[in-house]
This record gives sequence, structure tokens and C-alpha cells, in this order.
Amino acid sequence: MYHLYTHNDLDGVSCGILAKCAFGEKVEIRYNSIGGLNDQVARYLERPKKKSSLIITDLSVNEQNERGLDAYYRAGGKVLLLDHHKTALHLNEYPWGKVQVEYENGKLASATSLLYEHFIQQRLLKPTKALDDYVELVRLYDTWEWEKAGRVEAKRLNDLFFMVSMEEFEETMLERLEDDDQPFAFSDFEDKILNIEEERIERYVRRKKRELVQTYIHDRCVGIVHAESYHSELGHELGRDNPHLDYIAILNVGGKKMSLRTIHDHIDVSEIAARFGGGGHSKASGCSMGEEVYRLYVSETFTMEPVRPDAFKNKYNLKDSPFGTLYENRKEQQIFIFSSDKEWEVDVDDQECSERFSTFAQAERFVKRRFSAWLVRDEAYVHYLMEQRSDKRSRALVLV
Ligand SMILES: [Mn+2]
Repeated sequence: MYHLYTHNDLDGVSCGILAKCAFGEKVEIRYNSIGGLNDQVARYLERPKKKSSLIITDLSVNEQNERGLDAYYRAGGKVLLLDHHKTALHLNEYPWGKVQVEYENGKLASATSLLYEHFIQQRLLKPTKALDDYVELVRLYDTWEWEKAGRVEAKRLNDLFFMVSMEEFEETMLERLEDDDQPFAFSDFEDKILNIEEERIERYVRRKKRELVQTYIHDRCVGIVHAESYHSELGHELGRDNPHLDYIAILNVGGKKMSLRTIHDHIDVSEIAARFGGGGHSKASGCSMGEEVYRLYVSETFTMEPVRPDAFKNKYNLKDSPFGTLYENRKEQQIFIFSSDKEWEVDVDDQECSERFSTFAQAERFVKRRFSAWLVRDEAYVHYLMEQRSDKRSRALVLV
């Protein structure tokens, strides 16, 4: 009997699907959250077992289980751990550990792609067109390479994974993948529901954009939003629309969890999550919501008003404009960015700020971080310019 302990995300579950293709009924699969694996492995090691073989994929074990697995292996037990996370690389020192983050051609590995290659090499599975396609989609999604590669099907596969139950997904994919040499494709029905889902996500994200609150926590400028679903879409779009924010915190009070996302290379959100007992990757991480997280991110920001998104239909009040660009905030401050002598300056309610900037982008970043301001609509801009000009004219008249 084979036992597969794997992660409960698309990459992990796809390892389960491959194992079923390879072993059929002779494999028992357990899907685990990151936190659940160690208990499971500890229980496995305590059980008396005859002729059973353990495979762990997409997750890694703690030190105690590391020692336990090694002792088990030395005593003749069959075990293999396949992972692609940087944090598990030390397990390569064991003959039963195979951790690979990247391929020689520079592509990133996923647990599913590693297991697929392992099965082929061991002649446990015959490669087919459908399997090749499927494994590549999972890899593209799990490594975020799908975005750069423009392979939306990979994201759609993950959307589908979240729309149906794990059992249903497993069953449907298994049927399709065992169907010889057809390329992998979605059914018409799946395409239809995926389109509906895409529209739903778009509407959800649009609504959430209007709920974004901005503040400083531990010297980082952070955007805060409450949401239960679609965290990666939200984190991505909010980050892209607000490059002045160091990171985005997505709070789920019901689930007592916080997800952190950043688009910046100089910010490591796994460090921020670690501060609260969590972890993850440098651009995407998470932690549970303890009292401190609740106080800093929920309670202390609760009465803040959201920052409005920038006006987007303007013809006149445009960024980088030689005539100047106008912003406003919840305190009704008017903030004007304009250029003079190859430098960018900022006026706040007609008072000059002492800061000077060499690019418009730098000036805007300052304005958005310091004043929580947004780009106003054309009407307000034209009104401002007319008042300002008439003001200057009257000042000029007084001087005459
Ligand atoms: Mn993975």
C-alpha cells in the first residue's frame, strides 16, 4: 500500500491525482494544511506497518519528524519527500529527501512537476499529452509563472479547483487525464462557469477597492481591506493600483486570519507575518489574527475613512502634466504637484512644502503616503486652477 501525504492546494491535490493515475486503488491519500502534516506523519511513524510506502509532497516536516523519518528509512522503511520550497532544501542531505526549487533551464519547479518526473523515471506512469499539459498548468499556477507567460488557463484551473469540492475536482480531472492522448482542455460547461466566476471576482475586487484604508504600522505604509475570498486577486490589484503602499493587508475577522501581499522587491511580507507568528513567501504571506494583529490592523483602523481611488476618466487633471496635478484627501486638503526648474514641488492648501523631487512619480508617492490623497476629477481641477489664478491676479493687482 502507498500512502501519500500532500498539501490541500492545487499543487498538492494534483500530486494526489497523479498518484491515483499511477497506483489506482493501491494508494491512500491525505490532504493536509501546512500545519496538519506533522501530526499526520507522527501518527504514521507510531503505527506498525508492513510493506507500506510513504510519499510526502509539497510540504515539509519539522525536526522531530525529520529524525523519525530518517530512523524509519534506516530501518528499511520506504519513504520519499518531494518538495519545491526553499525552506525545505536542508532535507536534501537525506537519501529520502528530494527538494528542488528550480530546473536547470531556469523554470521553477512545483511538487506536481517533480512527482510527475519521478513517476515517469520509475516507470510508474507513462507520459501523455493530457498529463503533460495538466502538470504544466499546475506548475505555472503554483510558481506564479503563468502571469508572465500569459497563461490564463492556469489561473482558471485554480479557480475551478476552488469552485467545486476537492473530491469532485479529483474525480473529474482523473477521468479526463486517463483519457489517452487528448490535449488537456476545459469542458464547455466549465468554461461557462469560469466566465461567470471571473465576472464575480471582478465585481468583488471593484467593490473592495473602495474600502481600502491607509495607515502606518511599524513604519510601513500599509493598505488595509477586509475580505473573506479572492485574496490573491485582491492583493495583486490593490498593490498594482497603489504602488505607494509598502504592502496590502487583507483581514478576515471571521476566520481570524490575515494575508499580506506586496508587489515590491524591497519589502518581505514573510518577515512581517513572522512578527505575528506566521510565515510564507516574500511577496505573499499570512498569519493568524491574535490580539496584537486585531488591535493594530482592525481596531485602530476601524474608524478611518477609505482612501478614494484616483479619478480615471480625466482629460485635464493628469499625472505628470506640465500644468500641474491636483489631489485631495478626507481632510479636504488640496494638494497640488507641479514642476519648476526641472524639479517637482508640492503645494498643500497653497502652502509650499519644502520637499523637492526629481520625478513626478516621487512627488506623487510622497503625496499619497503623507496625505492619503487621491487624484481629483476634472471639475475640481478646473475650479482649483481658476481660483488659484484669479487669486494670483488679485495679488498681482495689490502689488501694482
Ligand atoms: Mn506547491
